[in-house]
Amino acid sequence: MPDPDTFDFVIAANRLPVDQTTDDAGNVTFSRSPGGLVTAMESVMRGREGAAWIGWAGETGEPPAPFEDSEMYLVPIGLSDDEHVDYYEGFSNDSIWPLYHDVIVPATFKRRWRTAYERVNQRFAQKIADLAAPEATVWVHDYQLQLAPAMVRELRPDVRIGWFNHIPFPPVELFMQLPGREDLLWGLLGADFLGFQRAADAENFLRSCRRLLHVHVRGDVVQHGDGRTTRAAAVPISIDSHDVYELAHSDKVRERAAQIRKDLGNPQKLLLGVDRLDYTKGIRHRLKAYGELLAEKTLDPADVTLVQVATPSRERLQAYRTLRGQVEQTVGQINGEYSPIGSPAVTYMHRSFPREEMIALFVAADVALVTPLRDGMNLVAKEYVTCCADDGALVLSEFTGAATELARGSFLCNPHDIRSLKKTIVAAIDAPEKERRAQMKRLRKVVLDNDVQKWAGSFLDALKAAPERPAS
Ligand code: ADQ
Repeated sequence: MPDPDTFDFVIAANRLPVDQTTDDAGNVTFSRSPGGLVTAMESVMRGREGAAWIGWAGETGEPPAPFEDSEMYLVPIGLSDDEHVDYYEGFSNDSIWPLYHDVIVPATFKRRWRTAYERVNQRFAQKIADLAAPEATVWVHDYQLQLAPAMVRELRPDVRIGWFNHIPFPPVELFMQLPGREDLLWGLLGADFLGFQRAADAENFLRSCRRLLHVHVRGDVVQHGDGRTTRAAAVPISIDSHDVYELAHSDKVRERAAQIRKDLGNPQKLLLGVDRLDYTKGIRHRLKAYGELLAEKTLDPADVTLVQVATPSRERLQAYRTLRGQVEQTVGQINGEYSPIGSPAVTYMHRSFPREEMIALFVAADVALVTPLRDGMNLVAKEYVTCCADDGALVLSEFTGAATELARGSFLCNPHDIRSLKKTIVAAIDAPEKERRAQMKRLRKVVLDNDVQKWAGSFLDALKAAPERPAS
């Protein structure tokens, strides 16, 4: 790939798609970074000409030089140890993250964190301004970079700026708690187009602008005093569904899926949960419901088993360490009380897996439990319906973005209500095969018709056309 000085298409996200690790001997290796943003954007970016991805490479200190990986030109941004603590772990993940996810755990606010957040956003903005070709398209991602759009606008008024929020945008009554809330809204209003997972998120944002900035909002467009405009609308993210479907139907993955079932003692029903180990994902509620179903003998551990994959996440934050302890204790309790010899009631795995292994798990599972307390979208729901057997079943929380598209055809539940959760799990297990097949057919069609390329195309069309709606 050539190494031009500037790029027509620049994306900026907190993380690069690969993480750098340096061992004690100084050897540098790169591995894929976890999470939904990378899963989605990697397939959009790969092989795109004249494009650069700006982000943190996963180690503090001096950033490595720009490099190429998987046909992508990657430009690392440096973070000091303090900035990692204050900007990333602090303001991004201990203030904004809980606040934007309905304060499932309390948000913490520290002035030092906000200063670092501003400083790092300015660093991203400067790098974007340096790398963007004249009139380039700039696509900023997610909650860690909400000030960057206005900063880029200041430095480079010629470029087109879009921002996409991978997580929910909260109701104004919650958003108002955030220190510096007006600055944050002005930061976002530096963009021409703001994409959200759900229409409700875009509406929450527009309501916050009206209420806190007193700006004029017409339909889904914010009118700035200076004649500029920003449009905010829903563009629900998706997965590379055709690729995933093909992989799921390959002999290798099918064989692996059969082997997984065999290793689990060929259960009549294999239930599956796959999540980052995050309090938003509802893992504790899910385990509680499952444990009670075993205790009441509604489910028999000789017939039913649960595989829970919990990817390590944000392990330096106390709330995440506490959650890990609680989840592991509950798994131990359930297994101690209910597992027959040689086949655990819960198989718990706290590590990352290669893509093919994840897909084999989706193929193997009879029922997926996607029960977050709040989730921007949840790609696991879309991955499961793309991969699973034709008679699979999806238990889906109403509090995911995915529920907007996948409500019809899934077993919807309110995960805060353990009784509702238990009833829905049992309904999914017991549903007649014909019903499950019809539902899965519908769900799969939705995800195959709306893949990640279509999402990226819709976002970029909306960005180009803003403040108008794109044709079609
Ligand atoms: P996340 O909160 O990270 O994403 P999600 O959408 O479920 O959540 O995506 C997780 C991705 O990681 C999936 O592709 C999944 O298969 C993969 N994964 C999970 N565990 C894994 C493991 N152990 N090994 C390997 N891969 C694993 C954020 C928002 C979401 C939003 C996405 C995309 O919180 O709401 O859907 O961004 O916008």
